[in-house]
Amino acid sequence: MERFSGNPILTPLEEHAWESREVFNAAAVYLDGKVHLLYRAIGNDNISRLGYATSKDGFTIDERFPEPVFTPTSETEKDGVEDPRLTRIDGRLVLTYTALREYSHLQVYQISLTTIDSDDFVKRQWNWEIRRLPFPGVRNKNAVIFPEKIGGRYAMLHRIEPDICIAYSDDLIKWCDIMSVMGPRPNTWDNWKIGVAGPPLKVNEGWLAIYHGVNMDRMYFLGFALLEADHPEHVLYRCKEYILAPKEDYERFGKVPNVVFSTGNIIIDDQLFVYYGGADSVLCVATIGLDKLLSSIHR
Ligand code: BMA
Repeated sequence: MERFSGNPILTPLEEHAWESREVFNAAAVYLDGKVHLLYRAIGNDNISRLGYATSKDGFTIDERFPEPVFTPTSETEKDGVEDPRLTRIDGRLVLTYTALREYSHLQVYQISLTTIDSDDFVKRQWNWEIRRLPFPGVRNKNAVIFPEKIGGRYAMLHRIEPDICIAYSDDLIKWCDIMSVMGPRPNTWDNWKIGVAGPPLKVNEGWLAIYHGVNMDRMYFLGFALLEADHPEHVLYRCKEYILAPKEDYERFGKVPNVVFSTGNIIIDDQLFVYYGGADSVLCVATIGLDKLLSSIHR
C-alpha cells in the first residue's frame, strides 16, 4: 500500500481535554460526497471517546468537531468506547465498537452495537439508538457488520481470540451460527491473533476483507482475505505477505510501538483507502488500486 505523504492526517489536540493524548483507529464511511471519520480519542482522563472529522478527498481533514460525538453511557463501557466500525445498510449506519470496563487491573471488554439514521448522521444529529451487547459477557472485539444481508440475514465478523469469527442475525439483536472463519498461521506475520479491519467490501471475486495480524513480538500488520460472496465463512484466498507493516516513525514510536491497526476502509474511484492508527497515537491513511491488490490473487 502507498502511505499518504501527509501522514499522519490527525494528531491529538492538547487544548481538547478529551483528545489530548492519542487519536487513532477510525471508522470511515463515504456519504454525501465526503469521507466521514469517527475516531478513537484518548484524553487526560485516559478514557476513550469517539471524535468526528470529515475529508472531501479522503486525505485532508476539512472539518473536525470540538466535542466528542459518542461517549460512554453505561457501566459496561464506563472506561471507554474503542475501535469504532461503521457500516451503511438499509438507510442506517451500524456502529460496532469495543466497550471497556476495568476492575482494578483486569480489563473486561466486549462488543457493543448501536445504529443511527444516515440522514441524522450527515446532519450531525447524533441520535444514536439503544446500545446492545450482541454477546453479553463474552470477551470479544473487532466486530464489523457486512454492508448487505447474506442469505436474508445480517452478518458480522468479530474476533474471539485468536480467530476471526462470523455470526448471523435476523434483527441485529440476537446473534447465532457463530463459527471461526480463519485463525493465525504459524511462522508468519499473523501467527498470534488476527482481527478484521473495516467492513468487508463487495468485489467481483467475493468479499474483500482487510484484517490485522499480530506476531509473537506484538507487531501489528495489515493483510487481506477474500471470502465467498454467499457464504463468507468460506475463505477463498488469503494473502501470504502483509500489505502494510510498521515502518515509519509514526508507526514505530508512540503509546504502543510497532502498530498499524485499521477499523475503516472505503473505495473511491477504484482506489482502496485504508485508515489506520499509527502506534496507537495518530491517524493515518494508505491507498492502493483495487485491481493491483486483487491481481495478486491470480499470481
Ligand atoms: C487492540 C485495541 C486497539 C489497538 C490495538 C493495538 O487490542 O486496543 O485499539 O490499536 O490493540 O495496540
